[in-house]
Amino acid sequence: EDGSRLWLRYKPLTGMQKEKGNTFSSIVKDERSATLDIASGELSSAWKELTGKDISSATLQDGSIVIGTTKSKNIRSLLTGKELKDLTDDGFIIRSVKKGNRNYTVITSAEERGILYGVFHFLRLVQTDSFSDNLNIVENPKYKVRILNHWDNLDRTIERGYAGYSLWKWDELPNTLSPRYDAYARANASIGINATVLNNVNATPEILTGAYLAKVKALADVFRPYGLKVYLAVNFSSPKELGGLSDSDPLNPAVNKWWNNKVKDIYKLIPDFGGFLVKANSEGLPGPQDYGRTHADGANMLADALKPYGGIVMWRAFVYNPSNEDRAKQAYSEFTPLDGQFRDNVIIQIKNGPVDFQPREPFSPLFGALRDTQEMVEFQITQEYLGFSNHLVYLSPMFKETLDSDTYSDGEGPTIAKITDGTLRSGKVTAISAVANIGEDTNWCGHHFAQANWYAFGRLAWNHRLTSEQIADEWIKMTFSNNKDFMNPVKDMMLSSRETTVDYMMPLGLHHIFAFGHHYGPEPWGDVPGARPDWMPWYYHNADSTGLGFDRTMSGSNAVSQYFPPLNNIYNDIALCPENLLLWFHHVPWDYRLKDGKTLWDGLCYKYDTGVRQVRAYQKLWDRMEEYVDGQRFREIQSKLRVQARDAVWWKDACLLYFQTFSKRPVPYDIERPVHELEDLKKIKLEMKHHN
Ligand code: BDP
Repeated sequence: EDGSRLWLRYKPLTGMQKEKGNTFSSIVKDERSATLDIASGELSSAWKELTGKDISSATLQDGSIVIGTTKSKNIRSLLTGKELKDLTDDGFIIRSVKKGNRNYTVITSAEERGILYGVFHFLRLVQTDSFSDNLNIVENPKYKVRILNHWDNLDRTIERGYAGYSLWKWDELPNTLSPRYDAYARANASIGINATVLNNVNATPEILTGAYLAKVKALADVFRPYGLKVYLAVNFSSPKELGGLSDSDPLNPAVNKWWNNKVKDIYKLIPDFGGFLVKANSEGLPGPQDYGRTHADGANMLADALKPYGGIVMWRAFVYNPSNEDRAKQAYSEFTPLDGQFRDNVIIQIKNGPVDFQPREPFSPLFGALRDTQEMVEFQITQEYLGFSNHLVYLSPMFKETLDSDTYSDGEGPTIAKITDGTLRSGKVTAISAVANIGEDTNWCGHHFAQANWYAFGRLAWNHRLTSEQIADEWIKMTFSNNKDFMNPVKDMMLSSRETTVDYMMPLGLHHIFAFGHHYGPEPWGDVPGARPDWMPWYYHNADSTGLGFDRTMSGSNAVSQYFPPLNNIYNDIALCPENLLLWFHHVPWDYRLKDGKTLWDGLCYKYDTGVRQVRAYQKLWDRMEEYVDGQRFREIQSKLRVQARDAVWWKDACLLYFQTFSKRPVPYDIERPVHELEDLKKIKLEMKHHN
């Protein structure tokens, strides 16, 4: 197996499961549409593989699976109107219904795509040993828009992409349609993802030319029956660059007109187009501030153009400039004064942390602080700062850490999940996004285990109450095996992997000490002459003879003040600050005593060592799994783990040897000694594309 089938492998059922599977007899629908055809096609082909049985006949009989919208006659005859009222948006019902002496399984939704979600959910139950003939399930998604952000360029390279070139073959489009477009849309439908931004946030105006829009339309047409809506990232200067206008000032009527016309053209081609994602006045990209206007002016102009068609603007809050203000504070400083000024079809897209997708950050203080503005989280599935597609890192615990964070915006309780999913703040739009890790590689994500992160994002976007363990459980059973002797150890490995990576990369709140540009290996010593200080590791770690860490307390940058009480006080007080964020908020003396009594220096050494030992344990664990996994995937994962183990040692040695030049203290004698020379590590130059 090469991993191309993802979690949709439909391995033959055995024993009791197979018997149960055989009680299903046919698939019945009384409506016609491309989406329903996909739903019934998926069911019948899955059933063939699962049980060997053909259930494609459409006769209503004992054991039928009846699918349809809430308007379908069949559905109406099997469920009452009251039961159907529980459904919202793309939600679905799966229910076992007895009528006379016949048993049916009903799968219904108000929306066609909801039926697809219901079918995939049902198949998930079958694949994970959790189905029966007594099902009673109502599921409604927590977010309306569950969206992937592709950072794909038009030349098919992918910014921070580690799974090959882009799936979108722009040069062949619109005429040639790769079969992977369908496969991609199907995989997303299987986990409830209903939206996708096709191109990089560092957008070129070219995407809005007629030629490219025709290509975008071709993709949108493929994705539509799978319930997947297309969005585009746009460059704020497009009116000037593409339309030949003298500027792109959002208050210039000619600019408004240009956007209105462009949007009209897009909707002519793609009537269900989703809207725009915008990175503006960020990392050198153009934006409304170029004309003395605000983010609100810029976002509202686009929102007004999209409004008549129901489109939305996802305006990013990832902004920072090389200034004297702590980078971690800047998005909050720029956006909070604009609260309440955005149109109701604008949503502010905020990275989970205040800096940039680090292995661990506190949550962005913008969550909760914007009270009259819709907010959404942006996660990063692609592992820009987590070992690319080489390291096994299961990201669900990291996503959950953010979503479950209590912002205390109104006393105890307003978690980021509750703020963004509409539970606590009413808004028209609710959304959640993540930067995709998908590319042209046969196994889609570069690392077989990286598929789990795509999967987990979809599942959490649907229901953020699921635990990381439940999600891992489902994924392992479907992707590999439901044998307990495989399941349990592999699940433990996945669940601990994020913390392990934090340990060997950046424990105790360290952040951004990556090599300049590619963000793969360690470079705490990094210093590129003339480069922006806020792109240099020393800006973040502040190592000196007294200690380590960024002082963001009231006597430092005062970033703590951006959090609601009691968090501001907790983060400000070195004794109360959670230890996993210690060096994020404090410059800590080398001899400071951690909670377990170790000094900071010793504690740091043990953390790095723990990280390394854990990866070694993963290697051993995986080798024991050989009998449960096909040869190809076993070997590929084995060799990735080898790379991860080497990298973990590299991280440990680089960071400890470098920080030791400041701490002047010995590495505790009971841990593994460094095997590298610091000077050799400094010479490592990876052949990788250099961005910031
Ligand atoms: C950073 C990446 C950079 C992106 C930027 C962004 O290093 O490539 O363009 O974020 O999110 O993480 O805009």
